[in-house]
Amino acid sequence: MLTQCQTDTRRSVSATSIQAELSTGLLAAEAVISPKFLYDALGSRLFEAICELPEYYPTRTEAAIFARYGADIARAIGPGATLIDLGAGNCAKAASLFPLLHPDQYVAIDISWDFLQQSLLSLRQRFPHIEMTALGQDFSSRLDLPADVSPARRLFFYPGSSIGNFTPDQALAFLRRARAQCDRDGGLLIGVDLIKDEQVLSDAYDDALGVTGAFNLNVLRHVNLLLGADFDVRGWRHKAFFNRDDSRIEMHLEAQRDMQVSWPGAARSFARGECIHTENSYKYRKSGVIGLLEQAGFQALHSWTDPDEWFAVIHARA
Ligand code: AVI
Repeated sequence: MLTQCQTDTRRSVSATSIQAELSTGLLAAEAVISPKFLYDALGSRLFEAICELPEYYPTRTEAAIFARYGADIARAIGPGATLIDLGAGNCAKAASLFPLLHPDQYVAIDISWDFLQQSLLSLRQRFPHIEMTALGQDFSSRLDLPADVSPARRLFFYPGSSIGNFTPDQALAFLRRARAQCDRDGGLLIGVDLIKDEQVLSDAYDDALGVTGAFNLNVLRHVNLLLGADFDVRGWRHKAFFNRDDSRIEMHLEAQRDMQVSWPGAARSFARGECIHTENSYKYRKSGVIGLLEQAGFQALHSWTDPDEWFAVIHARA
């Protein structure tokens, strides 16, 4: 049993399953690297920098919704929840809600383990009365909560439109898994990016400073480390565009010359211009997300948006 203020440190991502997943993706006809590998310690820091960019509107638009409607949102949820932060990163978004939501327990889950550890260290000092648990988990395929995470009043917190990094089918499966982990008194607080002007969308993923490019290219360094591959980062270029048919931003890395990449047990040639698909970021209509949440078994939905309707925050009961 965890004592008050104690931080538990559990990680459950196995190296061999990660290597198998990466190798399969790189050998596919259209090479793919899952976006979860964008987040090593440097990738998480680059993502923090992205959130500061003028072009990247989602973070500040969501923050403005919380600033304007925080009291309403807190009223809809009520105090004393177990706040389960999915993809917690630097834990800043959840921490900014502590004074509003007054959670009893905080469970931070992230695949980027070292970064999460660092983030929780300072948070424990700032909020010593909140019981905190850190889990290094890839929750994209399964969601395992330890027995000592209270089953009562679980509030899953999934901000920043990270749901957009799943395909709609994966998103539905993920939401169903979260719903299955809630008792009747539980729920979900989610942030979702909405469809808008295409130039606004593509600029947000191809900024003038090239920070998003560095974030995308950094995945190759991470893959070199995880898989023992020999990607030459300088041989690749960041590419991002809005795919209107699928309502998603796509990020790719494009080979700048013919090259061969090797890793233990396999190798692949890339022709100049060939791409590795590294991320999708789906943009929804509000009605589409609400339909998805209802299909997953959530109900009594409340939503809040900014005046331009660029972003939505939704609370759903289990
Ligand atoms: C974490 N996720 C919601 C971000 C997004 O907007 O899809 C990741 C990102 N990729 C490039 N910029 C930001």
